[in-house]
Amino acid sequence: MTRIHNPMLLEAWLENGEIKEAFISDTLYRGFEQILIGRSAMDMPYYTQRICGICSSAHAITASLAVEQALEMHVPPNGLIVRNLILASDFIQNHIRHLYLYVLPDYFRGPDVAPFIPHSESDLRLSSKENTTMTEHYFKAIDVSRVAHAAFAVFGGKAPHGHGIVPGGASMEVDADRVNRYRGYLMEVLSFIDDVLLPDVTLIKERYPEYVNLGKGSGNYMSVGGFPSPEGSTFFPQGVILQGKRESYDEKQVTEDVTSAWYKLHGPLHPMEEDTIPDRSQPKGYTWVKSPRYRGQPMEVGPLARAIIAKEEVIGQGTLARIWARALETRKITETALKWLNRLEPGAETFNGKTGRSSGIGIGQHEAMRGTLGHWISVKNGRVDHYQVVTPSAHNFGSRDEAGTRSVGETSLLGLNVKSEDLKEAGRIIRSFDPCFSCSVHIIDGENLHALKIPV
Ligand code: NFE
Ligand code: MG
Repeated sequence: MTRIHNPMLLEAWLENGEIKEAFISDTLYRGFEQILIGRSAMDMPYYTQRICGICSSAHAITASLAVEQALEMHVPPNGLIVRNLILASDFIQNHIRHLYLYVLPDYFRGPDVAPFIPHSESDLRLSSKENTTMTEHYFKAIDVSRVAHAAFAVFGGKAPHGHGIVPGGASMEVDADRVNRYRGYLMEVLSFIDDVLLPDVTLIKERYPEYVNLGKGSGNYMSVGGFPSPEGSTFFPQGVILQGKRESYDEKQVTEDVTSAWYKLHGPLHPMEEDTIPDRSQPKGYTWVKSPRYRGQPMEVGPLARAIIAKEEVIGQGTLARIWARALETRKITETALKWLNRLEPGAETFNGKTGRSSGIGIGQHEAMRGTLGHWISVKNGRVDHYQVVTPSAHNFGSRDEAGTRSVGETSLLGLNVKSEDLKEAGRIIRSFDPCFSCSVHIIDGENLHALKIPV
C-alpha cells in the first residue's frame, strides 16, 4: 500500500471481482518496548514520541499520564491546558495531511508531474476544473499543515517530537506572546478548514455517495476519551459500543494475543502482563502487529468511533463517513483550542515535578489522531521495569486472534467489488482509517525481503 504511514501489505483473494478474503500485514519490526526497559521513567515522553513522527505528541501525553499515575504526580491546571494545545495542533496537522496527501489523490486527477504520476485513471469523477482546484488545495494544505506544526512549536519547542510535554505538566511557561502566536496560527488554519477543507470533502461526498457506507468495519467502537479540563471532564468522551450495545469503558478488558503475529506465542493477556519477544518462525504468523481486543472483540477506533461514542451525528459507518468525521473533528478541535487559550493564566505554573513515590504502576490512556492509545508502565526505583504500548492502528489493523477473528481493517474489505486493476476501491477503504504501521509495531531486515505466503 502506498500513501499510508510505512510498510503495509494487503493480500486479497478475489472471485469474480469480489474480495472474499483479506490479510493485512505490517512488514516492519521495531521493538520499541524493549528499548525502554531500564531507562528513566521521566524520559518516557521523549522516547515514546520516537515511535512516530505524525502522532508524536499523542505518545508524549499518554506516556506522561502513565508515569504520573505510577509516581503519583499532579499536573497544574495551566499545564493540562498547554498539553491540550500542543496535542490539538498536532491533531490538526495530522488530519490535514492525511486528507490531502493520502486520501484525496484516490479521488482527483492531479497534473502530469510528480508527485501525481503515475496516475491511476480508474473511477475519476471530478471535472477538469475541479481537478485543477483540488491540485491547488493539495499544495495549500502542505503550507497550512506546516502552520499547525508552527502552533505545536509555540508550546512544544519544536515539531514533531517536541519538548513541551513532560511528566508533571508542560515545560513551557505561558506568556502573552506565545498565546498570541498560537492564536494567529490557528486562525489561519480555521479559515482554511472552513473555506477549503470542508467544501472539498463535501464535493467528494457528493460525487462518491456509495463510499459513505462502503468499507464498514466490525461495528464495534471505542474511545478512551481525551483532552482533559482542569475540572475533570474530557473534550472526547469515553465509551464503548460492543455488538450494538453501549457500555462504559473498562481498562481491564483490554488484551492482546499473538496467535497470528511473529512473537513468542501467548494467549490473550492484559498489556501489564504480556511480553514482546519477536519470533519470525511462528507458523500462523503473517504480521508484526499483535491482536488487541476489548472483551475479546476487535474494536474500531478513530474519529468516526469518537463521533459515535460522543453521540454526534454521523453520515454512515464506511469510508467517507470516516473521512467526514475526521474533517468535522478537525474543525471542532481548532475551535475548541482557541477557547482553551482564553483559559490559560499567564505566569501561573505549568509544571509540578513532585513525586509521591519512586515505584508503582501506571496506565496512560488518551485518544490519539487515529484512535485509542494506551501505555502501560511499571516503574521500579525510577526506572522502567515493564512497558507496553497498544496503538490505534493495532486496534484497527491487528492480526487475527486465537478464534481466527479478522481485524476491523480486514473485515472492512470483505464483499468489496473491485473493478480497477490497481485495487483502488480497497485502497480508498484502507486509507480512510489513516493507518500507521510504524506506530503499530512500535529494524527492518533489508537483505531478506520476500513476499509473504499466507495459507488461506
Ligand atoms: Ni504513527 Fe499513532 C496515531 C499512535 S498509530 S500514528 O494516531 O499512537 O495508530
Ligand atoms: Mg505493543
